[in-house]
Amino acid sequence: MTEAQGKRLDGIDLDVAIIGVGVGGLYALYCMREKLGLNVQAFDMASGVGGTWFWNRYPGCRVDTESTVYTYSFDLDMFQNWKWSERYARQSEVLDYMNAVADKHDLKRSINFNTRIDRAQWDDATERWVLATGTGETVRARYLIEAVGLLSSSYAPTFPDQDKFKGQVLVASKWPETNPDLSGKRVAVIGTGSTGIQIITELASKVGHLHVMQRTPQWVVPLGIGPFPQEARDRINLNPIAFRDWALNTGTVFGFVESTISALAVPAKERQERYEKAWQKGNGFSFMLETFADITVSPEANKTATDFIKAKLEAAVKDPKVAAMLTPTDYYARRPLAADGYYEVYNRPNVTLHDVKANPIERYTERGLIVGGEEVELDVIIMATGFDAVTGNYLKIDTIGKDGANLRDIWASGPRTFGGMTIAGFPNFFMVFGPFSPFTSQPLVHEWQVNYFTDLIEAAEKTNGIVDTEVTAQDQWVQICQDGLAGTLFQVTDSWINGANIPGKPRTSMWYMGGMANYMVEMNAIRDNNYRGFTVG
Ligand code: NA7
Repeated sequence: MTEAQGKRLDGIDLDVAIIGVGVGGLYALYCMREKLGLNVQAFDMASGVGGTWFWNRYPGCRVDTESTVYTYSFDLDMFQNWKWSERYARQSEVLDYMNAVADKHDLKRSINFNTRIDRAQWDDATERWVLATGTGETVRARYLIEAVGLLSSSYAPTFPDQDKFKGQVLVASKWPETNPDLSGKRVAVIGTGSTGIQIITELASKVGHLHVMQRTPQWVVPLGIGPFPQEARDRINLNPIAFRDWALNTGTVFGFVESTISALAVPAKERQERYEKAWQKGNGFSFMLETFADITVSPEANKTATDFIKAKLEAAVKDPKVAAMLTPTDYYARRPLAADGYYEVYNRPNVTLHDVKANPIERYTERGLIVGGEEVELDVIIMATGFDAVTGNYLKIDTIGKDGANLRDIWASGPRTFGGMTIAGFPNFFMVFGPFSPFTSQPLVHEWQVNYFTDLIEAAEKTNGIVDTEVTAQDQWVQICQDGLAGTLFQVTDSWINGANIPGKPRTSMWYMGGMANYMVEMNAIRDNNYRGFTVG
């Protein structure tokens, strides 16, 4: 345990408290301490850094964004010299990288691990946030930064009689640090989102029998796993800042430039060739956004993409009944999925696909699960059932702003923020990649947002000001975001992107859909206009 980890918390008075030490929180800690010289302490429930990469240790877990852009850029030496071994880094490698960043900058001495923050209340009299930890200690801070993660609040539904089951139930996003040995076992995976398909492709050849419990089939393209490309390394090393700025000036910051061509504007042969090229290259976001501009907005364009994937699926899966079960009936407008050899898994004799929409999971038994009235005998059940995305972790903390305003009330029918970073009536409160942030890959955008509010805090420090947000500015931002999602097929396709995956959650926009390049233009204009929409009073 470091000195800080052992530090008594009760009653401490900080300049800045940070909740969460994943990608965003670690960088916020660096900026507040090293750039602004403030007295800062971060808190995390985990026993180490990494956020989502700390918890998601499930078999097959890896980033499906190119490692070239799944990185910090602030430490130029590490940006240029960290040797990613693969084009898509495995979870263990991302975690090693984050530990290396934290160690190099001696960040861990300012982190209290194994510490949950249950409540945060703004105290107008002292102009402090008052935080309560899970063990009843009180921490005070002038600024509060929440970097609590977009996909970190686990969702694992329960089924009746779980206590009767003699086997093991594992939640993918809370995977044990010691990897359980699943060889030879009868394993069920519930869920076929990004997590489920990674587990399924990794485990199929390693377990005795794999039962895939699929409720809604999804469109899946190859990922294109391979070594880290030397040409990308050369390009980064030639001019890392230019590379970083190039990536930030795309729409979604996935390391490619989004297409501006309609899928309907090119001859059918050319369209097929483009899809084939994207299929061979791999990467879900690239297949959806680099091929054509209107797959996510036009039902007709969308169908050209799904027709292509369907043909690949039917060619890959030998049993036509299984192929039909794997074929989605809705738009290709969820978060795009990619895994190498996913469809081929279903040709294996030790893999059984269950349609749990037609034949629901009813309950546990001692030996397994009752699915559609029949018992499936199992040793291990893996829940890959997703997250209460975007808003989930913010709402777990009892957060009270000015005049007793409770965040849970204010967000009851959907989140409200300004620029994805602040909330009106919650002074000196900042989020990293909060609701209504741009719909992009994350690390470079986290950095950009943290830099943005670091400058704002620096300006406030000069005048002893308190940073708040104007309600009208926030309303306008929310409206822009709602209008942005309304024009897309993401809005009409059930998924975590719009909150439809959590029973009872308001179905609403939670993103700025205008792209990172436009987001930077909008936020920079606000900054250059004397931080219009923010108040520094
Ligand atoms: P997702 O993409 O939300 O997928 C969750 C899966 O779990 C999905 O197939 C769900 O089916 C399924 N699910 C959820 N509840 C149930 C129940 N009760 N019964 C059966 N199946 C169920 O989460 P992931 O963790 O895979 O990915 C989330 C993001 O994390 C990912 O996009 C990356 O950005 C990182 P449904 O489709 O709702 O019918």
